[in-house]
Amino acid sequence: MHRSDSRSSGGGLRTRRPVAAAIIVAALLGACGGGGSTDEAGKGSADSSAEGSSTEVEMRLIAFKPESLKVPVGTTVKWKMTDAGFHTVTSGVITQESSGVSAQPDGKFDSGRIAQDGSFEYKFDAAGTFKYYCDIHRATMSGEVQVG
Ligand SMILES: [Cu+2]
Repeated sequence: MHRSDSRSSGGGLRTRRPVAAAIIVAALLGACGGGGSTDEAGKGSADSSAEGSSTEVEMRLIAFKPESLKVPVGTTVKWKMTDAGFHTVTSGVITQESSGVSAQPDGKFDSGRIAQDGSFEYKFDAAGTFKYYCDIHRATMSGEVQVG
């Protein structure tokens, strides 16, 4: 008995086709149901050259470069991590006293620990001067973004 040619592919296709159609219909219905939110978010940061441009700050050699940045309202600032180890982008101020360095976060933004090749983005929607620091290297790493 050698019926090796019994992989009846024709019949297989026939049973598969309705399933494929059902999947396509489901996908179309899903798209209409408002599942496109990730697409819209991507658009907002990519091609909104009119209102929200973007600028980068590097975290390199335990410093923010540039330390001071001036941007128009609506700009998204992206901090790019190039050091080994960790840095944070934490809004607030560092005060140096005789007793040492203390941090006063203001809660506007806080990246948490960012590892090498990571990044953090924040969109500045209001005018003002926004100071920030690295919570790991408080004594040496701080910067500011002037918006307006
Ligand atoms: Cu740091």
